[in-house]
Amino acid sequence: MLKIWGRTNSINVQKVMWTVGELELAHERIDAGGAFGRLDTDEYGRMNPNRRIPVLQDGDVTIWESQAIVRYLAAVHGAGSLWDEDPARRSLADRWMEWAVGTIMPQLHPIFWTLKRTPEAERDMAAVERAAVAIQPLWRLLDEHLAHSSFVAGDRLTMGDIPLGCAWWRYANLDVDHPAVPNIDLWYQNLKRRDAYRRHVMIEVT
Ligand SMILES: N[C@@H](CCC(=O)N[C@@H](CS)C(=O)NCC(=O)O)C(=O)O
Repeated sequence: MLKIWGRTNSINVQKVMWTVGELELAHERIDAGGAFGRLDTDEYGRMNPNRRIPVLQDGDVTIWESQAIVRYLAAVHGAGSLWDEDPARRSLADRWMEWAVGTIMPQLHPIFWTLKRTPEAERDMAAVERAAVAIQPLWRLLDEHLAHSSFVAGDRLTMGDIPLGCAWWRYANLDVDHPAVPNIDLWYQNLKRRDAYRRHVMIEVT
């Protein structure tokens, strides 16, 4: 059975759990990271020398880095659904996965960490404001893309939606100004209809 290491309220663990849920894979999840600790043990260091969550164990295969895990699970179990066998079409999903971590997350991270995980007296609200302004044109760019398809890589959910769907849930629930993004709103309505998204991503993050 698949083993996933990581606490449920980590965005990177959520990507993996949503994937596992979409593909209806039997699995065991072990709490690790945050208040659960475990990352500094020798056992954990042998699985992930980078000592971060998530980690996936699939028999003899051990994988760290959330997006590598999502791609592995999609490739092994998701042909024709999360995984497109055509390399050119799959590259569309790939680029939005990369865009989520390389372009959206550097802006979302300071907003989320400041408002959710930093004591009020220590918050750098000017940095939050800067990131909240900088992220708006990025979401508009995704919104324009979603004017042409229901999901980021076509008209069905693929792995390309996973990192962005996790990021959007966090962003939508943060107390900052949000841009008008009607196509993202429609996409989000579609995501919210999915059991695995509701179960693994739409959880209150404190
Ligand atoms: N690029 C890595 C980032 C992993 C990462 O930074 N995970 C965070 C949680 S989101 C972590 O392990 N934090 C330490 C902790 O939870 O104790 C990935 O995508 O897996």
